[in-house]
Amino acid sequence: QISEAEVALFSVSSYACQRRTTLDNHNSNLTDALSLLAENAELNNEDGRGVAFRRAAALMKALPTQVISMSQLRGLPCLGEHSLRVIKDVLENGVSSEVESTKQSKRYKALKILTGIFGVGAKTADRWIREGIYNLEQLRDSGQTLNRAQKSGLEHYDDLNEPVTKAEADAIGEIVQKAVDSVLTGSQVALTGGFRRGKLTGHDVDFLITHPEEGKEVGLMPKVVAWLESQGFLLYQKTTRNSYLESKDGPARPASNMDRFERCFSIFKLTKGKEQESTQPEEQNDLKTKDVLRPHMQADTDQQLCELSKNYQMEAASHKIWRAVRVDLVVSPISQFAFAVLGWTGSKLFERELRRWAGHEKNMSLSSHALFDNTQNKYLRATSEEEIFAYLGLEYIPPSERNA
Ligand code: TTP
Ligand code: MN
Ligand code: MN
Ligand code: MN
Repeated sequence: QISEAEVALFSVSSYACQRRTTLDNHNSNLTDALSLLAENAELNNEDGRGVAFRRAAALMKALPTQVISMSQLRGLPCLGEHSLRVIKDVLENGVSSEVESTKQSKRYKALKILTGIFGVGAKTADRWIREGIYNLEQLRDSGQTLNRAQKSGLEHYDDLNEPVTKAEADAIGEIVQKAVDSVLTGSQVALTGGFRRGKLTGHDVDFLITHPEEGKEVGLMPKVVAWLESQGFLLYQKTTRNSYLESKDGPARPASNMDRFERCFSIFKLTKGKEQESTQPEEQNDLKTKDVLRPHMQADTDQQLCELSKNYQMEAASHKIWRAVRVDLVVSPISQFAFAVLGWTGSKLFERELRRWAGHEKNMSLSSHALFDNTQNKYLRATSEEEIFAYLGLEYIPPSERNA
């Protein structure tokens, strides 16, 4: 037993952007619980609750050692009554009863399955649940009209719910680099998102594309997408044009957290094994399902034929030589590149906290496009992330320490 006087007390800043949060998490038992409740709140469109749990989870991620007693948490910011109750439950009982009952609930399970479909958000999932749809089979049987994204998402459901590895991200990075080189020499590609923060896996791969000569990047995305499509690399794509210049609410204050860059949500067709070995012959792409049907598979009866067909499908799936991977492409003019890199590196909570810090503590507006100083009434130019942190009066936090 440890006496209260012996337990280490922590001193932690209240904004996540003031803290160094690595992937080395000493309190995953607590952050898993809080993150699940955050996710559940978000899935139920309770954004305020979601943010409160995210902030609490982020604070626990930043602690340098494992928490063993509630008394260690005295004086810490970001921990509301509800979060403290959950933490206490985990510390005393090993699990949180609220987390356990949430995980077991029919609604949470259905929300997870349905929003696991690319193109399906919390609102759509909620509507389907109210119509009695709780899983993919019921969705397929329901005859619901799906949009193009959702059809693609359903088709590639298993692949898209399988974490993307760093090796796969790098393989896709090479393809994207080849694409931009082919359509505009001198273009640059930067890996952003979770992989830039050092994560080993992700739910997608995020790239930011620019050109050192301002203006050269205009119209780049459609050309890149056309090249990728012509080479058979895209299973799905939806390109949104840049709406930054025509926005009325001022560039640093977009209507939502969504930025206005020209961007492309896509699903890549990635040849398996490519990420480790690039010497494989291109013919691999043309491997037909018949090639994986074993010669001993011969059907005499209908039942055997049915079995055979099932085996055939399983064989085909296990021998599939490509997989679907979600990829986000964004094009930024070089003048906004530092802001775009900062905005697209994440984590989402780190970004949210940066903007909150800028507004509340510095009277500035930060977006993925620009930083506006409301006191001086002017934009602050930057060519590096370091400069932006300096304008904000924050110590520079490298990407690997933005895992809040
Ligand atoms: P994500 O790809 O959603 O998240 P991630 O890369 O951190 O994690 P994962 O491994 O699950 O993919 O978003 C990456 C960053 O992009 C995130 O910090 C927020 C930012 N972003 C925008 O700036 N605008 C947008 O419209 C979206 C969707 C994300
Ligand atoms: Mn450590
Ligand atoms: Mn990502
Ligand atoms: Mn993304």
